[in-house]
Amino acid sequence: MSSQTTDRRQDASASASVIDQPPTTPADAGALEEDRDTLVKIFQQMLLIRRFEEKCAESYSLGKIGGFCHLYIGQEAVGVGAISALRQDDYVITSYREHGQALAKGMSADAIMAELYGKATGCSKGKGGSMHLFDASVNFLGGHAIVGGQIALATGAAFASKYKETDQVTVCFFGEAAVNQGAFHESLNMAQLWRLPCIYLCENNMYGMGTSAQRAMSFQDIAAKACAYEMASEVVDGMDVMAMRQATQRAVERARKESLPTLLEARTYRYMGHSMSDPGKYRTRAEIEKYQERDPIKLFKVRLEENGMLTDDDVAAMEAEVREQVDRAAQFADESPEPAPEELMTNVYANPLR
Ligand SMILES: Cc1ncc(C[n+]2csc(CCOP(=O)(O)OP(=O)(O)O)c2C)c(N)n1
Repeated sequence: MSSQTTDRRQDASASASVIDQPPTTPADAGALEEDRDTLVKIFQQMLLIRRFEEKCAESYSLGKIGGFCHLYIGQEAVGVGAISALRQDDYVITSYREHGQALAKGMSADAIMAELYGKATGCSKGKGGSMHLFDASVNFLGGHAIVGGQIALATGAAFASKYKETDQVTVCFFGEAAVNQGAFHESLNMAQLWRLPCIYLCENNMYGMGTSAQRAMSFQDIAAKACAYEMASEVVDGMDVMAMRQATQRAVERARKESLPTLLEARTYRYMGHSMSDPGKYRTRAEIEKYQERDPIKLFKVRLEENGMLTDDDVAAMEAEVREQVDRAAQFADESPEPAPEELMTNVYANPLR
């Protein structure tokens, strides 16, 4: 166990609430060392995810999207920052709040929107809906509706890469409520024991549905829990896309070069309800506004502008491009056919009922 980890555990138990104190990257975080194309792409991806999900909210209220729909708005820096640190052939697996990560991993906006609309052209032929996006061609191993279920699957994917000696890394996203599941602890134990190239990335947005982590977890310093398995861990400012990218780069290096897992805890916040049907009465508007002041897109825009990488005109052009892409996706979904009735029994393991 590293002394840094031990100290954090002691600090955490001394304070009433560690989650009230999100780590914040200092305002003078310094010059951006990446090339402009990389930085602009990162900014554009966050913008695409935000506008895509705003369109989802609109389409949901128009009745075009059925079932559940969990939006990622506010958490864009986590998915985009982490995935930007990966190779294209690395794996990503996640929960039901996955539209943003799917877009960042390279899935087509058209196929995602059509899936949300339940259309035959969707990535899961319209049978999965919002919670079950999947695209093997970009190594996106899916959104999963069972809280914590994907953590065991990620461990298996990392085991497969190690067994096949492919040097691929798996990143597993999950919410803080999933940390209370047995699958989380069993997976971390095995991953460290077998030295698996897996990054367990907890998006601590402080609420599991309407229950705050303070009411559901006896000890809320999630990164510190890695010490139980002697696993490397880090707390990251989940509103800072570059902090997310750099922490993931460190974890990727550990995974690829030393075949070791890492637990990352991204302190973040979701602006919307748990799902589209959540009126959000368990928190105040003031709390939401406090986090909106550190909006990941706004923060990064200012940083890019201060470093001479972006002008208002660039942003306006990007906004127009992204809105057009989202509108096209919605039109594609609208105009796509419904799945044929015969599709009901394809790609299922059970025999049809007689
Ligand atoms: C095993 C299981 N238990 C309960 C649920 C119901 N449920 C759906 S989402 C959720 C909260 C999960 O919160 P968190 O893991 O923090 O993720 P977030 O929604 O904040 O992204 C619960 C309890 C479920 N889907 N699966």
